Amino acid sequence: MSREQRSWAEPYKIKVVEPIRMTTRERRNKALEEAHFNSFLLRSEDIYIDLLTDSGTSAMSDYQWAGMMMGDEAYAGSKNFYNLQDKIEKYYGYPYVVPTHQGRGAEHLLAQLLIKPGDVIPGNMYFTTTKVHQELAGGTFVDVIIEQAHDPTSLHPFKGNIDIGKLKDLIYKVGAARIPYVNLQACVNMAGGQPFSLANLKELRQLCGQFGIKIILDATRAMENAWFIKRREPGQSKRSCAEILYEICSLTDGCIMSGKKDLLVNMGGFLALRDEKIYGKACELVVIYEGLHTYGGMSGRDMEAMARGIEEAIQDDHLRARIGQVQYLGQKLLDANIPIVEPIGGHAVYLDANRFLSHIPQNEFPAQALTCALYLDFGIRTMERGLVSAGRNSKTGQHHPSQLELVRLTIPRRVYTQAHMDVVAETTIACHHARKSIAGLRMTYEPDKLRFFQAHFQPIGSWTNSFSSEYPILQDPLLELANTIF
Ligand code: PM9
Repeated sequence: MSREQRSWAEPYKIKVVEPIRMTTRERRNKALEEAHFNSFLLRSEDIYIDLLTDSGTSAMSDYQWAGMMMGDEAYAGSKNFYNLQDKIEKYYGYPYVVPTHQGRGAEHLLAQLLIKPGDVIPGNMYFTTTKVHQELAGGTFVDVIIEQAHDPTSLHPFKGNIDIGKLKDLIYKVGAARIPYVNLQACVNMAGGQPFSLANLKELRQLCGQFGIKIILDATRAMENAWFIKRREPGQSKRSCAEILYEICSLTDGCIMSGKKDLLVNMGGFLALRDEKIYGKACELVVIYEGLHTYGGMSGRDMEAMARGIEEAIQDDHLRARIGQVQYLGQKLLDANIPIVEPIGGHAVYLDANRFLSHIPQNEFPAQALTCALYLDFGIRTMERGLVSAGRNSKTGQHHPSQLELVRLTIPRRVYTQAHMDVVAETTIACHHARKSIAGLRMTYEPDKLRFFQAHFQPIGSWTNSFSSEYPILQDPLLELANTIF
């Protein structure tokens, strides 16, 4: 049997552990109420298994921790910056790098550098922080992802692809001069962690080249995207993820990066570019908003951990196990007929709340309600990715429409075991059995921007107090025998 045919196992063993504990149902009820039924407002100590996000939640390796001790905290010209720059150039191919405190720091710089008021930025589905920065710079986001991405049941292998026809129509409609760049996100988050194909990117490159439009990669999960290309795209299986990643980047003009995902660190990001002039401008801006251009928003030790994270995260073994764990959970749920987004994504399994809770209308936030049920049931924290995340149109006052109403079970890298995945699957299945007792929510406080982070909700009726799923009582099979003996 070849290695590829064997089960995957984590390519590491565990050296340090962090205890987690299950709280009582009474405590969870109280905690959820105190958090206004928003999983972002829960305290971490009240969580049993935390699947809120894969952002900044990875476990670092001994090699990374050793690197933390090698931090050169000089204000200017830290050796860790040069190491990070070298690793980014080696694996991503971009020669100019500006470190930032996290991904949105890079999004901010990029938007301020390239977008003028009245511009239009096409992208393969919106991402919350990306879109806000585009709007703050005076731009408007336009979705040009393929239609299948909006359908949770479509089995298209590359649901992150750009619809080249839609993009062409947009260019003819608004004119290339109003399109500073196309924002190409890897493993599209709001679509369910769905990759784009190399073939699609090559077509995009050709079209953009014709009109002089830049392509900016959101490389946050580009390594995971490379893994899907290796597995699914004809002719790619013999290549390493490192080779594929390099080719992806070679077809783009720059990237923004949240290192908190692919790169196995708890903090940090960067903007990377090919154009020296734009880089010069970025250096002028970063000193205003983040820090000197050789540390941006990061300490020396954090840059070292990220440089080392790049080397570890691009290994095929790592990506196979990381995505293998997500697929394991997703397959368990599919086997139990739980409605999830298919194909199973790279960093998370997404529950389709529209089908899971088909009795709750979308304006009563079924996905948000389901995050509450999963928490109440077994202390599992998840994130809404539906109508609440989509936000409100400030001109019309209406919610931005969202065809997808999802709950994201996001798997941190190198943190949980297969046994944790089993518990998560059992909890989800238990909530599915009890779904009719879940009702909707009403929003009682709504921030203007990125409302999902801090919005408050109230249950409609008092379903959260009475919600309970059925558990089989686990008994030691020898108890009965022992009772007959004693
Ligand atoms: N993503 C996530 O949980 C963090 C908070 S939710 C807004 O998925 C992409 C594709 C992301 C992303 C963050 C950022 C911003 C940019 N692009 O969180 O600022 O998924 O490091 O990155 C989150 P930062």
